[in-house]
Amino acid sequence: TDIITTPDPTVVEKEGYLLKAKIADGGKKLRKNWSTSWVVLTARKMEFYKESKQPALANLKPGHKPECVDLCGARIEWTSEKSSRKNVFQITTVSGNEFLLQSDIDFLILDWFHAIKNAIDRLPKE
Ligand code: I3P
Repeated sequence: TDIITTPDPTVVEKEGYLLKAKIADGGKKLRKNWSTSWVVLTARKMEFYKESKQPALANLKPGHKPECVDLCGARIEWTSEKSSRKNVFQITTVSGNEFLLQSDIDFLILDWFHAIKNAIDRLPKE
C-alpha cells in the first residue's frame, strides 16, 4: 500500500546491533576499525551508540554522546569492494562522512538496508 505520512522525527523506526566502521570523516579517509554499535534509526538521522542496549543511559554519561548521521541527501549502496566481509553496505552523508555497516545475518542486514533507504527516499535531498 502507498500510504503517505509525515514521519515523526522523534519516533524510533528501528534499532539494534550492527557492525560499523567509519571510513571517512568530512571526505578525509580514516583507518578502518570495525566495532559493534547500537544503531538507532529515526526519520532524519541515525545514531551510533557504543554497545549499549540503553541509549538513554549511555547518553547521560559525559563524553559518551552517540555519533549522529544526518540522512538528508545521504546515499546508501551495497559494496563488495570496501571489505572482505559479506553483507556490507555504505552510507555516505552530504558532509562527506562514510560508514560501512555489516551483519552476517542476511535478513537482518536486508531489513536495515531497506529501512535506511526508505528513510532517505522520504527526505528532501538537502
Ligand atoms: C584492517 C582490518 C579490517 C580489514 C582491513 C584491514 O587492518 O583487518 O578488519 O577490513 O582490510 O586493513 P588493521 O586493523 O591493521 O587496520 P575488513 O574486515 O572489512 O576486510 P582492508 O585494508 O582490505 O580494508
